[in-house]
Amino acid sequence: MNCWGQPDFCPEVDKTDMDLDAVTKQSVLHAKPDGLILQYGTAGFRTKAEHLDHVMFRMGLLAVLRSKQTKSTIGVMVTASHNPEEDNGVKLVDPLGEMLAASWEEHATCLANAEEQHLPRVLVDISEKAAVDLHQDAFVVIGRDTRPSSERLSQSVIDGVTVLGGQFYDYGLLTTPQLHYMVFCRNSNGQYGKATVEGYYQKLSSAFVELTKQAFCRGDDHRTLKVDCANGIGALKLAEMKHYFSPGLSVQLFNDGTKGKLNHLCGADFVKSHQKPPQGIEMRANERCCSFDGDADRIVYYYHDADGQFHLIDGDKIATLISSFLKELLLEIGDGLSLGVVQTAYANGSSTRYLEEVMKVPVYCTKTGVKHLHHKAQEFDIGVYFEANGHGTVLFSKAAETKIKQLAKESEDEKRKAAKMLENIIDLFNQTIGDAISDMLVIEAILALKGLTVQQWDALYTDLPNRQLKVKVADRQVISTTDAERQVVKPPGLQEAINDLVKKYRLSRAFVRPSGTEDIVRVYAEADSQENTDSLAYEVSLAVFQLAGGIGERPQRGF
Ligand code: 16G
Ligand code: MG
Repeated sequence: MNCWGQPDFCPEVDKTDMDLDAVTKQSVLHAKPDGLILQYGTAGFRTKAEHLDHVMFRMGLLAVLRSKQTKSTIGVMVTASHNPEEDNGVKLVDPLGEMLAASWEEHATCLANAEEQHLPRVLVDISEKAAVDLHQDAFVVIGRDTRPSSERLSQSVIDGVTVLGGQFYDYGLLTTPQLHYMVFCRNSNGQYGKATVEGYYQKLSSAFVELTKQAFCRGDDHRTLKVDCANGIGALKLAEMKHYFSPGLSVQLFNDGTKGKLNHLCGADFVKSHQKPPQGIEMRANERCCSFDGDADRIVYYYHDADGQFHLIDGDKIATLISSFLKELLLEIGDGLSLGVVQTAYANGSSTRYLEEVMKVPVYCTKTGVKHLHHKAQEFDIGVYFEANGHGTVLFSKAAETKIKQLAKESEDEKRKAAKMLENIIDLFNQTIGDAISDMLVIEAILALKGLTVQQWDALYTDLPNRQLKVKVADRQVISTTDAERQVVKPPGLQEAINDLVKKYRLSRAFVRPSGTEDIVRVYAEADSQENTDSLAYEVSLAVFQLAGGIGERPQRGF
């Protein structure tokens, strides 16, 4: 039975603790379009902005319940990240700044899809199932990106929070990682940092200045970085923050939202998926550039070489740079802290091989989606996680942090120096979620300290040619996978077909998975040459089309 088809009475919960009449009255002003069903997926709810008013109101309600249950501040972020400007979305942020717990994703889906007349019942049902203490106070913090629809939609969240008697603080425009940071600060009594935008700037920039002191004191060069801000929130926040950076680094902002459209022909997602530079940025040969996505939780780097060839430095190479630097520091302090790298099946095979065989770092693969990587990374003293698309950060366990801080105070010189650097790196990484600003500062610090050019960084290893394709099928859920999405379990015969195709090529690999954000199946292939990769990707797409109920046009060779 679905969650809004429960019996009509709920004797356990005293309904007077929630003003359900007021909820019903307010909800009419945020009515759900008939027949619309949405799913709380890896990226929260995401669709056309005009279909989201009721979802926002209801997520305000849900945030109050989650806050009461956890006795903590909960965050609500209004954004659709790299999606087109017309879309929007919403995500809840849990007490430690992490993604909403899986069981509450289900509650979110039930609540968002309940028909008007069932709304009170679903609220009561969730309160019961999750043992919410309705007498508890609730506090919700809200942030939003720069989309034209975001202000109105965050007002609907506020309506939901207030009608259930929750208190709120509206931060207004924030990057997604900044909202995660605020939530964690508030729930750690300020220990993680000050829960203000100013506090965020100060925490990150003082760690950056401290970490890079040595490099910039050498006075070797004044470093400039060009940043494509996807015409999004990253531009506003970087513009406010850049005067905090040490004089050694200047950032030049492009696609700052004054002219272009959000995510249109620019931003990290565009650059990664088209493997070409964004529009609106002036690139000279060998200049270091990077792109944020629309809510600034993703970053990729790139440059043009002297022959005009474009080189993308994606999340895999970012993870490699960072973990090799961390490994050096860990060897220096010699304290046996474990280091692990977490990737997804999309990680380029060359990166995995380099990490395992050259750097001798253990590498793990999880399902796509930040929360899966985050969870795995928590198993190490120091867990580096990055998706190839540029989502990622580094997590330090409490024990590792304590040890490092102690060494920074007590050990002899060389060890102390390394421990102090690690201490700054802990502060510089946003430990709640991947953060383009924080990742950018860590990368810039490492390049400056190691005296590395962008070309030298890129040359760590050579990416295998790779190709991603989409296939339309009648129902993408007919495909189920295992082994971190690298093997198909259903429909029968598909994995065998993929295995046979992969065998035809050298250094080859391919997998398929249903997308969590679009109504399609994604195909990934890599092999020794671009031509072979493209053939393999095409052949696998065809196998999906034939064996998993393809609809519309058959996949074509040559795309
Ligand atoms: C979401 C995920 C991202 C993942 C992407 C995959 C978060 C915050 N975001 O954007 O990590 O790479 O979905 O999309 O978890 P797909 O399922 O359509 O391939
Ligand atoms: Mg994003």
